[in-house]
Amino acid sequence: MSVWDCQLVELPRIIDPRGSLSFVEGSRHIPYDIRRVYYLYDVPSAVERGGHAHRNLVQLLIAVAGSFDVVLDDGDSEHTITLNRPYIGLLIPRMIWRVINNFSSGAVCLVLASLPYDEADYYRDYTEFFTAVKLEHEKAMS
Ligand code: T46
Repeated sequence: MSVWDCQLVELPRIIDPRGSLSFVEGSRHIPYDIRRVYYLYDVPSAVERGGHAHRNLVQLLIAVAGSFDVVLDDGDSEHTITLNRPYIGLLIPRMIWRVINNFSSGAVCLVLASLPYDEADYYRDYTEFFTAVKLEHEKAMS
């Protein structure tokens, strides 16, 4: 996986005088069924979340309120994306290291995950992640 496989997904928007509504349907707007929903909120602006990668999990991150940056790293390249629209999601495939920082006041990061929570799915050590990525690349090349 490369940071360039991370995609911005524009979600439907129903705009009317009462306000706006967006929605996400699993296997329609995103390429998986949604197995878990969680959200980050009340995050102090100086704090970083994430700092890990997933062996199998795929996720869509949405700034449903406020803004934050997502720093993506595939072990080779790094790319930062700012999320600041409630109708734009960032699809992060497996094996991408992510750090989420620069949270604005009142920011809420909604996450639609492809799998239930499983601590065994995490790489929380960068060196371990980096070694695994290099191994996968070597296998793919042979
Ligand atoms: C990610 C970013 C965006 C659970 O018990 N269930 C859950 O579904 C989650 C996500 C976490 N937890 C527990 C595990 C830890 O004891 O909540 C605690 C904090 O989790 P973590 O340090 O992983 O939180 P973040 O904000 O650093 O990372 C989370 C997700 O884990 C991660 O997949 O991409 O949000």
